[in-house]
Amino acid sequence: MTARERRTGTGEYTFDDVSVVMGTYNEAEAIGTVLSDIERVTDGRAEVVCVDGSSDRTPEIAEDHGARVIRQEPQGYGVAVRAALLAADRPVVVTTDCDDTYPMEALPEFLAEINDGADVVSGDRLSPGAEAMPRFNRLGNHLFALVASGLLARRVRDTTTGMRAYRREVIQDVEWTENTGLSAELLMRPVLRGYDVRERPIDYRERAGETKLDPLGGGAAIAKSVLKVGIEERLR
Ligand SMILES: Nc1nc2c(ncn2[C@@H]2O[C@H](COP(=O)(O)OP(=O)(O)O)[C@@H](O)[C@H]2O)c(=O)[nH]1
Ligand SMILES: [Mg+2]
Repeated sequence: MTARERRTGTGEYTFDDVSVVMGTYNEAEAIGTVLSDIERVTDGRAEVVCVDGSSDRTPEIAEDHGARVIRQEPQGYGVAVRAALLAADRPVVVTTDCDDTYPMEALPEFLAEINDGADVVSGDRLSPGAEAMPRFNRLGNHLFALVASGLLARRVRDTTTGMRAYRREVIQDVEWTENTGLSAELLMRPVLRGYDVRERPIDYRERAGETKLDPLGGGAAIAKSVLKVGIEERLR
């Protein structure tokens, strides 16, 4: 019997087994709301890890909410999120953005899917419509999903979502190489390695504060990652 089975009596993970991780870069306007939502939904039981590159009060606000804050120079989305994923030490790791776009209310459903046997649960913003997403980003995301679906030989809907739950083994067993394209990589490599990857629709809200991603340059970097990762995994 594992420690988890002894603790819960059922073998199921609870929020005591969950780390919620995020990159945070000048999100003082939004981070308090995001962290309060996580506290409320998980009864204050999930661990929160922020990898922070801010010059505003974001890290102080995070620490006031009890988050573990790791400071590093801003080097892009993927560098921060990978560091946060690897710093988490609980068996279930959830990523989110700290711009208040993702519904923390979906955390219980994500955990339930993991307990049902999923290795990765991916929040799909596009199937519900994603009206809050800028039109250009929405179009780009549909295109990334189409190309990724071809490479994966399986229909995927949202390759660039920031909200997912992972079994920690998945994070540890794969070498992650992408920066802006990390989110697509975190979906594609597990699919092509035979992990149980499930997309679940989530509502996506309008961002508080300014985007840290340049739509054109970022879009090109993501397209490159989708192709590179798809081809690399196919040749493995
Ligand atoms: N630490 C750190 N966080 C970053 C960096 N770039 C983006 N982020 C964070 O990563 C998340 C995603 O960025 P965001 O601007 O929301 O991208 P969008 O969702 O495509 O608009 C947000 O929580 C950002 O604060 C960075 O260079 N360093
Ligand atoms: Mg965002």
